[in-house]
Amino acid sequence: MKTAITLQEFILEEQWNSEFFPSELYDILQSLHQATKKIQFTLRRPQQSFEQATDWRSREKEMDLYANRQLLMALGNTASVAGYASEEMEDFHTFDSKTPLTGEYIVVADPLDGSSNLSCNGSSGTIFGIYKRISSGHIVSELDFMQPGKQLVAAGYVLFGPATVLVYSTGNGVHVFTYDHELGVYCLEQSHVKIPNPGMYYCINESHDFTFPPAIRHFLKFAKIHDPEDLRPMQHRYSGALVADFHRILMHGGIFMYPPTAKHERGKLRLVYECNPLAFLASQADGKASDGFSEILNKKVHHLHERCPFYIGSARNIEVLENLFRNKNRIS
Ligand code: AHM
Ligand code: MG
Repeated sequence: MKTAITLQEFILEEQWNSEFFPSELYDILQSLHQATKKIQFTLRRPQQSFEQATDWRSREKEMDLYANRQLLMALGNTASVAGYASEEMEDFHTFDSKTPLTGEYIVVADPLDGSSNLSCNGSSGTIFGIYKRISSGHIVSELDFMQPGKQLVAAGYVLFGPATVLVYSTGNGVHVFTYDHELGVYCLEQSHVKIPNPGMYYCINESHDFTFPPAIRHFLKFAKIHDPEDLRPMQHRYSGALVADFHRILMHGGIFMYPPTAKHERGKLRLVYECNPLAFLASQADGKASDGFSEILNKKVHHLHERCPFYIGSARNIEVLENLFRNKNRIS
C-alpha cells in the first residue's frame, strides 16, 4: 500500500520549496481546514439534531450561519488574519480583539455554497479567498475586501460531496486532497491539476434560456452540434451548487455559465466570494474565467456583495463564448 501525503505535509513542502510562500498562509490554510472539518461533521448529522430546523429550509439557513460562525471563530484565532467578509454577513468583520491588529491578511468566503442542496442530500461547499491587507491601523478597511481577484494570494474550496475534497492554490498550481475519515486527515489526490482543454461538459440552469443574452443562446446551440474532435455534442450537467459544478469542470473540462437573467439582471453569483476565488483556481489550472467581455480577475469591485455574469472553464470553451459576445454571434 502506498503512503499518502497529507495536506499538512504537502503545504510544508510547498513552503520549503518556495521562497515566495509566506509562513502565515500555512496557519490560515490550517484554520480553514479545521473550520471546514467541523462543517463537514455537522452536515452528516440527522436533521433532528438541529436546534431550530423544523424543515429543510430552516436547516439550510441554520447551516449557512453555522458554517459562517465556524470560519469566523477559526480565523479569529489565527494571528495573521486581520479581517473576514462573507456572503452571510452584511458587513466585513475586523478581529479587533487582537491588540495590536498584527494580521497582514484578510479572508473572504462563501461559507456554504449550494446550501439549498441540503434538502436532497446534494453537494455543497465552502469557497475561500485570501488577500494581503492593504490598509494599516487598528480597523481593516472595506477596500481590503474590494481588491480585484488578480491580487489574491491564495484561494480554494472544500466540496462536501460523497467524499470531502479540499482544493487550493497559493499561486503555484492547483492541488486536490480527499479527506480520509479513518485517519482524520486530507490526503493528496492530484497536484498541479490542469483543466482539460477543450472539455465535454456544459453546466447551466437552462430553464432561464428565454431571458439569456443572444451569445449564450447561440453557444447552447453550438454546444449541441456534432463535432467529435471538439468533444461536441457537449454533455449537460447541473448540480445547483457552483462549487460542485466547478469541481467537475476542473477534473473533466468544459464550461460553467451563469448569465444575466430576468430575475438576476447582473448575474446571480458574487464576484468577491464566489467568482474571484474560483477564477484564481481556473487561471492556475490553465483555464479561464470571464464575464463575457473581460477577465473576472481584472474586474473592479464596486461593492462587497456585487454580483456578476460568470463563465468559467476550459480555455478553448471560454474563448468560443467570448467570441460570440464580441463578434455578435459568429463562431471563429
Ligand atoms: P447561494 O450562494 O445562495 O447558495 O447561491 C449560489 C448558488 C450556486 O451554488 C449555484 O450555482 C446557483 O446558486 C444555482 O442557482 P439557480 O438555482 O438559480 O440555478
Ligand atoms: Mg454561493
